[in-house]
This record gives sequence, structure tokens and C-alpha cells, in this order.
Amino acid sequence: MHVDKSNLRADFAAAMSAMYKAEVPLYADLIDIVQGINRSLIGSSSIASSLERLAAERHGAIRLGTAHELHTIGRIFKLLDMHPVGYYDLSVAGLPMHATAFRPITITSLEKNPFRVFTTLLRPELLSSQKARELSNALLIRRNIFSDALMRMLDTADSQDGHLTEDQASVFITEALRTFSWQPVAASTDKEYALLKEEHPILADISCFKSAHINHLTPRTLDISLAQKAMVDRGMRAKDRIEGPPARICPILLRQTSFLALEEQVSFHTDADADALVPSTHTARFGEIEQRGAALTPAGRDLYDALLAESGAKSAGLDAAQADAVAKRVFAAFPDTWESLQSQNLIYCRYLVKKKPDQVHMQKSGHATILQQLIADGSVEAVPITYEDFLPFSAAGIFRSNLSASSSNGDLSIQKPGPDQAGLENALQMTLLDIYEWYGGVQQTSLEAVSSALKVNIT
Ligand code: OOG
Ligand code: NI
Repeated sequence: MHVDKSNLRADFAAAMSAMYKAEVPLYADLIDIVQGINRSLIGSSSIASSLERLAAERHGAIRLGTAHELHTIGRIFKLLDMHPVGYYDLSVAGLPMHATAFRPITITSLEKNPFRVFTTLLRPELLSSQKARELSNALLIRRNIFSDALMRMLDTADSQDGHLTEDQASVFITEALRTFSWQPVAASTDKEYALLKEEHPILADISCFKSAHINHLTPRTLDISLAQKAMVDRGMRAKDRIEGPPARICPILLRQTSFLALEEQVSFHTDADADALVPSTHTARFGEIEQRGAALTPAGRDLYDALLAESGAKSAGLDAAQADAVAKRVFAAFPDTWESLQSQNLIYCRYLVKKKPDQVHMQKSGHATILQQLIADGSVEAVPITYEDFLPFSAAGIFRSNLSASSSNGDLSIQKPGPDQAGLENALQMTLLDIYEWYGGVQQTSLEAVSSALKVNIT
């Protein structure tokens, strides 16, 4: 008997969550806070989601160093029915990296378990320092973050049409988790670590360890402002601004905030004595929470990006509270009722038939399209589609907030910033799904169902 991939993903995500709770106890506190808030808000939230889905909902993040690592991670996630969606160019924020997110891509699979992993790949060609580039490359080609047993399971799955039996699945989960676990002995010497960290802390985090440690797991909250307050009340050191759009009546895209990375014990090899280890610390892993809203169409996203840029420009030099006030004022230009967001084509929706329409009424189409009439007379309901992806500037803000806790001086000089989606796809040996095609497809399928149920053409 083969294991269902969504069940495998749910088991994998639960095992990862248990591992991370043991590794980073702060994460267990985050889960507590978020679940308390979600239980109290579930009835009143305007974004449709079941409490079961919310309780299980997480995303994680890993940072990889080589094409081989990314390709193999792609094979692991494929067994979990997680596919690469979207391209994120982090060089726009001065980071020598690009990313994609692995996640389920059918509504049924997402409903069963929406686990996703933001996966970053180093772009060594963007590093200005040749010395750092060579050292990081030497460390990366030497390491192997996948166990032999894991590689055997991936081959077994390939020979079984991409499936595993129950016994194989449990070996697979145990072995795959090692790749994401924290390894207390570094792969590099203390000097190599110091050199790379001086160049950029992220470079040291990617290159000096024996695993691709998961660097955070993020629960989804229905109200991030409430959750952030609860966390500060419990004494956690939160980032001073929430990334993404300001608080609104109708949530859109993604709002995220994080908690500073912890200092963790790690030992390094030394040049002096091959057998000796020196104890030290590394800061990389942190807590993060997020609130998800409606997915934006390209028109909605253009408006969002323009307003984000405007509020960024207007808040230069201001403190966090002042910058939040500026963003709130600037974002007043973004419509904030579900009706206006839908009718102005700013969000994606799933359309559902609610009752049989009044035919006579439908013939008299004034300005409104047939779809808008059907919505207006209550025959069709427009349900906003939740944004299942990430935001490059928000991701960069999360990266940065965790760098500031480190001793290094912050900005890295990178060469020729600019996207290289083909480079990421070549490394992965898979094509990335375009986010707009995905949301557009979900919306279109629902329109086709309405059309055939009501015998009208609204596609
Ligand atoms: C990834 C940061 C991005 C998000 O939620 O946008 C991210 C990282 O720090 O490796 O997780
Ligand atoms: Ni994250």
C-alpha cells in the first residue's frame, strides 16, 4: 500500500514541528499564543479557513549552497506533493541569493495540509569578495547534507512511480529530517567561519554547517497585531515593524513579523589541532508569525508595489511608529471593501453558485457585467483566494531583522544585482510555476463551474 502524499506531508510537517519545538523552545511559545488567538477569532475572520487547517499551518525556510542541494531538496519535496512556485529575487534587497517556495498546488492538497518551505539558493557570482566566494565554494562542495539512506529512499520512490510504502515513508521522514536538523558541530574551522561571517553572516550560515538547518517555522495567525502584542507582553524581542501592508479591514497578501535569532551553542574545528573542537555560538534561527490575506491580481500587485515604494520613500529617517503612520495614510488609496476589491479586479476570487438567478433581471445588463449582476443579486458569491506565497521585500526584511542581532556590520556589497530565474530553474532542474498563472487558474476553474451550472457565459 502506498502512502497518500498529503498524509506524508502532514506527518513530515508534524515531525518537523516537534523537532523544532525541541530545538527552539521559543517556537513552542509562539504556537501557544497564535493558537489561542486563532481559536478566539475563527468565527469573525473574513478569510475563510478551517481551524484544523489553521492549527496545522506552518511555513519554514532553508538556505542552500549548491545546485545539487537544491535539486535533491526538490526531489524530497516532490514526494510530499510540494512544488516550486514563484521566483524571488533577493538581490533587490542586497542579498546574494534567490529563492522559490515549495508548496501544494491543488486546493484539495492545500486544504489537507498547506505546509510550505521558502527555499533560498546562494548566488556566489554576486559576491564581490573572491576570497569569500572561493572559501564558501570549497566548504560547500565538501559537505553532504543528505544521508545515504535518504538517497536510497528517493531512488526507491522513483522506481515506484513517485510513491512510498508505509515502512519506507517512516524511514524517509526520519532521514529527511536530518537534513533540516541543527548540527552542533560545524563543518568549518572557527577561522573560516569568522572570515565568511565578516563578509556576510548569511554566507557563514549557509556554508559552515553540516545540514541545511531549518531556520524558522512560522505559524499563521488570524490577527498579527494581536499576536505581536501578546508576544511583547510575554517578553519576546519582536522586530519593531510588521512587514507587508498596514493593518486593514480586508487583509491582503501577507503580513509578517519575526523575533530575533537566538544565540546557539556550536563547536568548530580548529587549524591547530585536527581533533580538537572549540565551543562557540551562532545566531541564525528565529521565530516568525504571519497573517495571510487575499491574493492580488497583477493590477492589485502593481498598486501594492507602488504604495509600498511611496510609503518607503516618505518614511526615510522616521522611527517605526511614524513609518507605520505614513504607511497607513499612503495605503488609504488601496480599496478596503471586498466588493470594491473584487469589482476593480484587484484580488483573485473563487466564485460559487448560491441560488438560481432571476433570468429577467439578467437580460437587462446595464454597465455591470453578467458576473457582477449575479453577485449583486446574491446568485453568486465571490470568495477571496488566500495568498499562499511570499513577498520578496518582506522576506528581505525578515532576513535583515535577524542579521542586525549579529556582530557583523550589516550591508554586503554585491555585484550586478538582478534576477536570474533561469539560473534557479537550471539548478533545480524544474520549471517554477508562475504565481499569477496559479491564482488565475483557480479563479478560472470556479468561473467555468458557475458558467456550466447557470448556463451563462461568464468566462
Ligand atoms: C527566509 C526569510 C524569508 C519569509 O517568510 O518571507 C521568509 C530566510 O531567512 O531564510 O521566511
Ligand atoms: Ni518566513
